[in-house]
Amino acid sequence: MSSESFPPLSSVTLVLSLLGFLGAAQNSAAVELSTSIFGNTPAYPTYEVNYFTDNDLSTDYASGGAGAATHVDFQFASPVAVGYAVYTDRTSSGFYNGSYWAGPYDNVYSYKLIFSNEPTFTTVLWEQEYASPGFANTDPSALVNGGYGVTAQYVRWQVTSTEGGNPGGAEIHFFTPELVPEPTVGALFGLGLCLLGGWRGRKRN
Ligand SMILES: [Ca+2]
Repeated sequence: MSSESFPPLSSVTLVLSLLGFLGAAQNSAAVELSTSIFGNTPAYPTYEVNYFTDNDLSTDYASGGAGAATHVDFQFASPVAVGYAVYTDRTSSGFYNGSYWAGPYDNVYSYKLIFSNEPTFTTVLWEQEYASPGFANTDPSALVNGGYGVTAQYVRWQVTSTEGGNPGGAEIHFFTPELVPEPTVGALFGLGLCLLGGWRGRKRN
């Protein structure tokens, strides 16, 4: 009996494998994650850290002179997959907070996102440095782990280079991944079965 009499096994496993594979590659809708701030470099007066997440692009958090040592620590209610962050540079530097002066002062050139399951950040799960092009603008999305995300409860926003002593930002927000991590184990197993079936079929011929 030739292998042509048994096409369903390899055909079905091939289809299922491809469906699983393609399904895993699909984008899913990202959702903004709720965060709270539990630590930060002391702020310049009237530029307190709550302005970093108040959903108002005209209001800034600004460091009180810490320069590239400036950081803000965020926590989620529990460990969660973080796929990307959206950061907006300070927009009111050089004039009063809320002015949207949009000057280049205290511009952040680069920053890191540091992920941990410890509020002390003693053990780092993932960290990555991002360039912050332009000034007084919203940067392109800062992808975490290439957009596939990292699961953590705490994330530190750490300035690494800046134009001035009082860097900070107008807004920062975190989102779930848009990409599903990997092909499922089932899909890979099915793909393996399919390849094995095809190989055995060819051998019988
Ligand atoms: Ca703001």
